[in-house]
Amino acid sequence: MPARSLNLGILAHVDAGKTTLTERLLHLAGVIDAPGSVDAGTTSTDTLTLERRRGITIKAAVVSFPLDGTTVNVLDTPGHPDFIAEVERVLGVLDGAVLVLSAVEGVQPQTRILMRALQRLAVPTLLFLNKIDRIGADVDATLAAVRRRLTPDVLPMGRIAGAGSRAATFTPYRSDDEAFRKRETEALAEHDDALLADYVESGAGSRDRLRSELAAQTRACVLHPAYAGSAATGAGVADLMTGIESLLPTTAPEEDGEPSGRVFKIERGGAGEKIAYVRMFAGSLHARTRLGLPQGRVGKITGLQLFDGGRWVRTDTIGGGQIGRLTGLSQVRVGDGFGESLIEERHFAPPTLEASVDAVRAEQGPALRAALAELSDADPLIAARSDEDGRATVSLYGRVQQEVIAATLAEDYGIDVRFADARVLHVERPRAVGRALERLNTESNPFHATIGLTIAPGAPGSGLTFVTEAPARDMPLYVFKNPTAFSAAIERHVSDTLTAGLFGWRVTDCVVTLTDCGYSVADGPPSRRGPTSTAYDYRQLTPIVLRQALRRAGTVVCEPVLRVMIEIPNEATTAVQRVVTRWGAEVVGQTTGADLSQLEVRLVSTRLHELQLQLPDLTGGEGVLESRFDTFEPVHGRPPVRRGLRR
Ligand SMILES: Nc1nc2c(ncn2[C@@H]2O[C@H](COP(=O)(O)OP(=O)(O)OP(=O)(O)O)[C@@H](O)[C@H]2O)c(=O)[nH]1
Ligand SMILES: [Mg+2]
Repeated sequence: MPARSLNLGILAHVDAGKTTLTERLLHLAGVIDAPGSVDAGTTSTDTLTLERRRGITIKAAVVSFPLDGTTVNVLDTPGHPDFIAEVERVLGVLDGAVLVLSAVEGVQPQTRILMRALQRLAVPTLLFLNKIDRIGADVDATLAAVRRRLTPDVLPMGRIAGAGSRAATFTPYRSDDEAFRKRETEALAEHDDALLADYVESGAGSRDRLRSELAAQTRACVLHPAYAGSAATGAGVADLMTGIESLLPTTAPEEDGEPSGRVFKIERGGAGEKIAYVRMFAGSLHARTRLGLPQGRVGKITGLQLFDGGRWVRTDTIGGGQIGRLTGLSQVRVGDGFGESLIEERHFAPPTLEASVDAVRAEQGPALRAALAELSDADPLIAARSDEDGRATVSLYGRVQQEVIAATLAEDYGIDVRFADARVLHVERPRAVGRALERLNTESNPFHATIGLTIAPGAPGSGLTFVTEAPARDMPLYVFKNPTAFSAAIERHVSDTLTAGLFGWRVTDCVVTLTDCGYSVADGPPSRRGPTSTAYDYRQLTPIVLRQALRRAGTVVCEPVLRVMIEIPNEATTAVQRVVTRWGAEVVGQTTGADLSQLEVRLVSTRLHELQLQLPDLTGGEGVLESRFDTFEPVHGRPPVRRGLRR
């Protein structure tokens, strides 16, 4: 009987101690003899040379330990916002999470962004207030900030002694501690009317009832038990482990039904072969299973591995709930889903910058493009592509990611590169509905196929929606196995075409409908109906028809707008407000406290840097800001044309 699983994410702002905590958990569970150190480059999850050199996590990594009959797979994630895409891919495969905070720095910008995403997805989450051994650690202040800025639904699980020294300890509250029992009852009664009624009548609930209710509410994601300690000294980590064991949900292995799962990470093996990390939701996979991936790609599994006792071992099958590694899927891309979980959801903003990449030695241009294509498989959001001059271009979140890509190209591929012309990425949305149709055997159509498409504006944030209206009888089913495969092929050509709209930017938030299709078959000799339609004809014709439809629809170029939260001394509010409104920003919220005010504004992303530069002067160095992507909005004035677009 395979073990139950718990797929546990460790998430936090950069440097809060996720990787160090992961080491502690592995050590405590007996998987490693001594906890490794980030600073010495000896941890189990920061294994890339670059991660070790820089002391930061760049890629999400999985390790595992057994815990009382459950296989706990720990997904250690990067905290730096440039690598948010790594967190994104992991979020959808979690059963539970530990959100780590530094008790010195408190609630940080990324802490809020991550907590919001965890709540949106209803991932049961424990808090761990780390670094209580460091000077300046203040658990009460951090808890107050958590209540104010993250969620009021937290329950501190123990007390700290000696904060700020190596000897700092965490002692869990005992269940016969009356004061704790009262606080626990009150916290639980917030979401449980029966408990509230009993509490009003007869005081705190019984220990057993509270324990099971605490687990239930944690699993329902309405209450967050908060632990504290030090990943450096190990204080509090055993109590966190108890919380993981008793409060988070586990999944029973489930092998029945249609296999469904998601690939959340891709690595390359010694011979350059792809190793796909998959989380199964239902059904099971075996060696030689043929797996249908998005866009009609398929692969045949040649090998499977699972964690057993903290180590990867070969296995014959992986099933629902489990995380495994698959080999043999040469066409797999990160984010691929299969079965029920085909569609990947977006939880964070896409990259908002792009830059050109040139090989320092010009003759390495082709090698550079091949290397970038390989990096794109494991990180599709960098969307490596060539502009019209053949110059390589990538999408980016920021500088650190750019440096990491440069270092990876230099070290793993031997290509030194220069980045140039970093600029803000815009998108285009269709302005109206556009239609186009090319029929077989007409003068304007050199291909042996009929394609009719319409493109219409979709809801903001909806991306591309593809609809097939054309009847199956008009599809060339002697080329494509079935109507679904044909639709998938057309959708792929549509999606490829929409990477550049009328101004060169990606076209998004649109509904594309395949209204007509048709084929011809040879019936000769002599042929009366012309040569047979092939996949080539559809691949060539789709972009032509779609561009024509898009020209008729017209497009609106949109730029990224950020939501910026600015915390400033009260007396600076007017000055800051004056500056941002001059830039056309909209103030969407304002709260005023005893000394500090919070302003929430919507600001075009090109102004963020300026605001960061001016804020210290405007606020006597007291102002802090955090920003996140909000929406794309139409640019004012002349729409910018993307560099490298031949017009
Ligand atoms: N004093 C002290 N230092 C800690 C503690 N936990 C982590 N550190 C240190 O903080 C730094 C960052 O720790 P990491 O474990 O790499 O933090 P992380 O959250 O994994 O960082 P990223 O993955 O880069 O976001 C390292 O220098 C650690 O040694 C702690 O509890 N106390
Ligand atoms: Mg880390």
